[in-house]
Amino acid sequence: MSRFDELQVLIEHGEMESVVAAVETALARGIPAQEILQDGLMAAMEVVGAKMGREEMYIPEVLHAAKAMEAGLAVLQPQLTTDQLELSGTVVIGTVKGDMHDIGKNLVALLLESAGFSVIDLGIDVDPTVFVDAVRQHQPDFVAMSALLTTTMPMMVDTIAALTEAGLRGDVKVLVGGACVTQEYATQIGADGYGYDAGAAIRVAKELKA
Ligand code: B1M
Repeated sequence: MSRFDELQVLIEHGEMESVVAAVETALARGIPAQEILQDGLMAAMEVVGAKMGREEMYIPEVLHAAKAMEAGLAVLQPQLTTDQLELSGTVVIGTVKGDMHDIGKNLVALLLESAGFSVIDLGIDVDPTVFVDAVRQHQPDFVAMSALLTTTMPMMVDTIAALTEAGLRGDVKVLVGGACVTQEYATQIGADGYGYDAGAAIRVAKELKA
């Protein structure tokens, strides 16, 4: 029994307005935003993922749950970000080609911004050539790639290869992450950094920038 049981059920059921109200109530009670995020919103998506895996939830329901989670995240956003910071560097971020999952990527982008990075978000289903063009245009310090599917992880390899072919690989650090990505995989494909979660991604980016 967790104090976020009710919130988790609301997310599972895709009750967007009630999720917003529950997150506002939790904040008003003084529960830290990070705790609501971790033990409420993200824990709920873990349950949704497990149910999806067991075919107890299907795509339309999962989408509703995802939208409810994002509505809760929007309420937390001002508490997760700070506005005082010096610019720590520039990051081009996207979910790799073939992959439509963006909640984790959005969270990483949000926390990077809150840590003082300037973030150029290319969205989902990002072709390697689009990453390359963005690097040419914005000259970022980092290219950050998210993949949630085992079938789309190889797109990280293709994107790194495209950066190398374009002669840009030496100009940027490559950060990777996403539910199926591991440190071992990141090392194997020649990424510079791996984040198990959004917090770790920000720590790694800061270390690599230092
Ligand atoms: Co999808 N899906 N999905 N899905 N989905 C998973 C990933 C899955 C594990 C569910 C399951 O079967 N148990 C499974 C993948 C299995 C696998 O490949 N091993 C899966 C599948 C199979 C699919 C489809 C193929 C289903 C189908 O059509 N039959 C399909 C694929 C569509 C496509 O992309 N081409 C599909 C579709 C969808 C929806 C569209 C319905 C929806 C996405 C909505 C959206 O993103 N706007 C969806 C969802 C919501 C999920 C689950 C349930 C939740 C993902 C999520 O948002 N989690 C997911 C199950 C799960 O992950 N437990 C699942 C919350 C989010 C905060 O966490 O994204 O992991 P996450 O991000 C974390 C870390 O991974 C990390 O930090 C974040 C926060 O700390 N992180 C990074 C992420 N990116 C990072 C980048 C970094 C560093 C860290 O550095 C750059």
